[in-house]
Amino acid sequence: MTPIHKCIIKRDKKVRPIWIMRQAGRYLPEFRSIRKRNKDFIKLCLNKKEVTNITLQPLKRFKLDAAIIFSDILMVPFGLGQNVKFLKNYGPKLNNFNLDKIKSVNKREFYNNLKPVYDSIKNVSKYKILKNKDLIGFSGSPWTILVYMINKSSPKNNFKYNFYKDKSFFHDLFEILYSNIKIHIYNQIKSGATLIQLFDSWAGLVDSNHFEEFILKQNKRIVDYTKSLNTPVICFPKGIHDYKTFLDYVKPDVISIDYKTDPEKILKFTNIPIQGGIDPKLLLGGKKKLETEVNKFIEIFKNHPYIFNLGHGILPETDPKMVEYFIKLIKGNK
Ligand code: 1CP
Repeated sequence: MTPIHKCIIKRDKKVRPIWIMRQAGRYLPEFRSIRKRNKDFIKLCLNKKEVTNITLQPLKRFKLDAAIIFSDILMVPFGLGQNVKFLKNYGPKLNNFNLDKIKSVNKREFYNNLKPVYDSIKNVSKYKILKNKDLIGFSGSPWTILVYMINKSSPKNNFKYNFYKDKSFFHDLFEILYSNIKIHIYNQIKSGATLIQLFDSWAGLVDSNHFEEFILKQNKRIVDYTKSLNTPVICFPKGIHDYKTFLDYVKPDVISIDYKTDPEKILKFTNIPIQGGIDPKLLLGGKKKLETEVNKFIEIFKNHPYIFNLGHGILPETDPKMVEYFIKLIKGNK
């Protein structure tokens, strides 16, 4: 059994596994050099050879307990036929889409558009370096994908939407996303993903009147589906305040907390393994501060199953040496 599965299934408090959100990414010079040769990000995500290399890059450097397939949550809108581009110094840019048109995209078409993702997972899972480690597949949660689809760019600086006015449109889009995210998760698991993480990165944008409908219900049905495939599922509802309600309603196998959340507070209302929470900025410098924080987390979770991770993606300006130090603090020289 892999350390992460031990933590999840046996609730083993001693294993203290670790992986890092965005562990395959821009802070690694070897990623940047591949990226330089591949200007089109979506095409890169569909390139089996490069995806395999990038996914394995962090495992070659660090003692991590899992690989996460190099892909993106915006591959789902792409699979539905919405044009997605990643612009330098801007981020994702999506085209308008037509609801009837994406409704008519059938399962086979969606699958075919994303087949290279599944082929890459099959390929990565053959590597010996993954022995006794997990291969994490993932998806955006319906709400977070919907946000990008309708906002057509990152909601970081601008997101205004009338949830009341567009009720039936939202409902239809959620249904489309539900069926297609299921296909995406099913095929990742079938291809060798041993664990699924659901990124609800923009859960914090939803007001309390829509929290149940857009966050709780939508995550729950994807979690139920993933569990029915006998695969554990980690939820990352970034920016929410009411974790207790989320945990009671959605019942994920693991809850990943963001860096603004007090880990001690979450401990009080759950027995399930907790993941993450460490501020990615702590990896930008100051070894002493990082050590203090890691020790704090070790102490807090000494009687609770815990998966080390950050409270959001690792920042591109992080020095890989700090990642090495971070892992050493957790694992010693093991
Ligand atoms: O320019 C570059 O080189 C691309 C940077 C990059 C990378 C490395 C993007 C663009 N996506 C990724 C990979 C990625 N994205 C992974 C790979 C696996 C790993 O973790 O190592 C994963 C899991 C994601 C997931 C993802 N994409 C999320 C959820 C996690 C989070 O950060 O909240 C989100 C929101 C995205 C959208 C996205 N992809 C990329 C950008 C710049 C953005 C926009 C972020 C924003 O709106 O601010």
